[in-house]
Amino acid sequence: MTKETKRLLRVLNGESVWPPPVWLMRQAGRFLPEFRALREKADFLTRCMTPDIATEITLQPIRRFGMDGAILFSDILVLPWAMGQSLEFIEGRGPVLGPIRSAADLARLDPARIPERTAPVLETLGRLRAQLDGPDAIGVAAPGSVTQIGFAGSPFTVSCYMVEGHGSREFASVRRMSYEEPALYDRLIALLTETTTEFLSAQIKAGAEAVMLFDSWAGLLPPSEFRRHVIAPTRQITKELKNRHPDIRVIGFPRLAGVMAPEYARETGVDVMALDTGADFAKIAAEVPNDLVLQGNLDPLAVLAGGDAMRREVLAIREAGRGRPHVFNLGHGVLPETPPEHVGDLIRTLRETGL
Ligand code: 1CP
Repeated sequence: MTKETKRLLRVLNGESVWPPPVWLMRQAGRFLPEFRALREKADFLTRCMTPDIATEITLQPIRRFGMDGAILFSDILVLPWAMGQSLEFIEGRGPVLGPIRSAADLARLDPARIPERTAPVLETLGRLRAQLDGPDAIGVAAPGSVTQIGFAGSPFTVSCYMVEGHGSREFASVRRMSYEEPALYDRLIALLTETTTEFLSAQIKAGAEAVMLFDSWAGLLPPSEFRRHVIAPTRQITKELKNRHPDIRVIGFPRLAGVMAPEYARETGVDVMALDTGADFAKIAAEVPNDLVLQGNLDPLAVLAGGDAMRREVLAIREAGRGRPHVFNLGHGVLPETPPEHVGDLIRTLRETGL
C-alpha cells in the first residue's frame, strides 16, 4: 500500500487505479460561464498575473466537476513575455508577439527578468496548493485529494510563436529559420531549454506536484528535426528537473507526433506521455513500456457533441487503459463552445464502474 492519497499522483507514480483519475486540458477557462464573467474584469495577461484571479479560475472547474488535477491558469507565452518579448492577446485573433527574426532580436531578450515577472505565477501556485491541501479546501474537494499541475510550453512550440509572431497552421518561418540559420535557431532553442527548466523548477518549489510540457506543434517536424528540437530539449529539461527534484513527475505532450511517439516516450525520460486525439491508444499502449503512464485522449469534439456518442468513447478509452497507469484526459483542449453539462456527464460516466 502506498501512502499517497491523491489518485492522480498515484497514477503519475506508476500505479494503475480504477476508474482512472481525470483532468482536462484547458479545463480552466473559456467554456465556463463563471470564467467568462471574470473576463469582463481584466485582460488575459492581467488575469494570469493576478494571483486572486488566477487562483479563482484554476479552482472553478474543480468546484464544479471535481477533477483530480488542477492545472494552473496561465499560458505558455508567459515565458517569452517575461523575457521582454511584446505580447498581446487579441480577442478573436489570439496571441500577437513582436517576432524574433534576427540575432539582434534575440539579444534583446533578457532572461534575468524572468524571476521578477513570473513571481505572481509562483504566488498563485503557492496559494492553490495551500487551498487544495488545507482545511479551506471545503467547497472545492476533499482536502488533500487534488493534484496541482504546473506547466510550460516546450522549447519548440514556444519558439513557433516567438518567431512567427502569432498562431499559424504551418509555422513556416520557424521551420525555415532552423534550416537557413541553424546557429541562430539553436541559440533560441538553447535559451528556451534553459529558461523553461528554471521556470518549471521554480513552479515545483512553489507547489506544483507534477509539470506538463505542451508541445502542441511537435507534429510539424520531420524525424531529423523532431529529434533535434523536440526530443533533445525535452530530455534535457526532464533530466535536470529530476536531478533537482527527484520525485517530480513530468508529463510530455508531443501533439501529432504520430510514428515518432514511441521514440519520444523512450528517449525523453518523461514519466507520462499525453496522447493527442488521433493517437490509437491501444496500439501505442502495446508499443511503449508498461510502466509508462499514458494520458488521454478523448476527442474534444465528442465532448462538444455529448450524449451517447461521447459516453461510448469515454468507456472505450477507459477500457483501453485498463490494467495500466492511465490518466483520463482529452486529446487536445476543451473547445470554448462545449456545454458545461457535457463535461459533468463525461466525469460521471468515467467514474461509473457498474457498467
Ligand atoms: O480569454 C481568452 O480568450 C484567452 C484564451 C486563452 C486561455 C484560456 C489563452 C490564449 N490561453 C489560455 C489558457 C491556457 N493556455 C492554459 C491554462 C490552463 C488550462 O486550462 O489548461 C494552458 C495550459 C494553455 C496552453 C497553451 N497556450 C498552448 C498549449 C496547449 C494547446 O492548446 O495546444 C498553446 C499553443 C497556447 C497559445 C495560446 N494562448 C491562447 C491562445 C488562444 C493560444 C493558441 C493560439 C493559436 O495557436 O492560435
